[in-house]
Amino acid sequence: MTSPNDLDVNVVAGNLDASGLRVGIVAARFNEAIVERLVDGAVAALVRHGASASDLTVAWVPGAFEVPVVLRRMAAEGGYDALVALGCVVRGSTPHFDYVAGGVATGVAAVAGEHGMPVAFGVLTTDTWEQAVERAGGKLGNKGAEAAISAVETAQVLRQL
Ligand code: INI
Repeated sequence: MTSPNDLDVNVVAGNLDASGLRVGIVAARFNEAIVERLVDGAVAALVRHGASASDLTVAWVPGAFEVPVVLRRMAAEGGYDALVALGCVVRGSTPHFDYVAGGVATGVAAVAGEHGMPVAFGVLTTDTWEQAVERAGGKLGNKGAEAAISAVETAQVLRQL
């Protein structure tokens, strides 16, 4: 049988080189102790992959629900190669979680679709505070850093198309 590896397909794969990339980060202050770690992780990862600190912008908003409107403005300005949404929504015991988590996820996807640019989703949606800690530099890594690097890789794919 012919392996797909033997076929002469065009492959586009993004590298993780962030040098020269202008990245906008929108961070929600709600659950700030967690989100600060996500922001630190994202900035450190971008710089580690070659980005200049002066090419990075961090905008703070009150809560995750407000993240998409600022992403949309950044996308419309056109001065960014990639955007990153950071926040932390902890379930608690009210239906508010579903509205906030659903709203930010839908909003982030809408901005990416409207503007055809990478908008990485680094908003933690967890049942407990402990689960958030684990994902903000704890034993499950730093989802802010992972989101930032996903944005870089996607921006590089778009550059190559
Ligand atoms: N915002 C968050 O970022 N995380 C949460 O866990 C959260 N909870 O649980 O309510 C939250 N609520 C605030 C919301 O994002 C808006 O700021 C608020 O509703 C005003 O629009």
